[in-house]
Amino acid sequence: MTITITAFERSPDGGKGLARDTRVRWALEEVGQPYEVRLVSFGAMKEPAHLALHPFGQIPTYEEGELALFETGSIVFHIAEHHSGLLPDDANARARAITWMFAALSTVEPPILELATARLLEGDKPWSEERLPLVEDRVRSRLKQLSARLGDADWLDGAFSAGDLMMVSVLLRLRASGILDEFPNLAAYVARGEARTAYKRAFAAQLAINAGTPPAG
Ligand code: GTB
Repeated sequence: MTITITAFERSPDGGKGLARDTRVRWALEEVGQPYEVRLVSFGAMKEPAHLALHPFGQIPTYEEGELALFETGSIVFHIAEHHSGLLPDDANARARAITWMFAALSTVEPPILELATARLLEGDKPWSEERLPLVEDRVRSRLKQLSARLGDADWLDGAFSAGDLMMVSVLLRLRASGILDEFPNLAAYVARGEARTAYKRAFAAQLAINAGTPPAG
């Protein structure tokens, strides 16, 4: 059955791979599933046809036969559940990998999103200069905990899993801030994720759209 996802017609990041369709593309590449992409404009995202797929008028969405999903976490989980390569077979290891997916989305990502908001949307407010260091420190305190847990391991819990895919994707959003580099093991962890063939293919595919060049291979 054909899998179709949605992505920005033109991503505001110009192809840095930060929009969330990259996470879904990466998961599909990891499990070797071909997919099609329907590009949507900001206007089209708020039209009834797209709202029927995504109640909040966002990307990405995922369609496969009768099934339509939104929310990256749910989409990546669905892909990981239905194809081998992203979740361990052992039941306890599988539950732990799923736990890391939730941790990425609900514990690590919120302060990172708060920082993005503080910088991009609130940077011109009179109180911004005072608030920004507080927001940055909330990010640092989460990264310190994550860094301590990762230690010198390659991945969060044994072999690479959907938990790592989600955590690396979340951390990538921090790169421009320089904060990631304060934690060398996390910077190396992210680099390991980016070095995976599946990530490179996903990144190239979204870049091709946003830079207007066809992906290699
Ligand atoms: N919780 C949802 C999920 O995980 O799927 C959040 C989806 C979401 O935030 N989608 C964003 C969107 O559609 C795109 S990814 N926004 C349009 C809108 O809300 O109208 C977030 C994103 C956007 C841009 C950058 N960037 O330019 O760097 C990075 C991330």
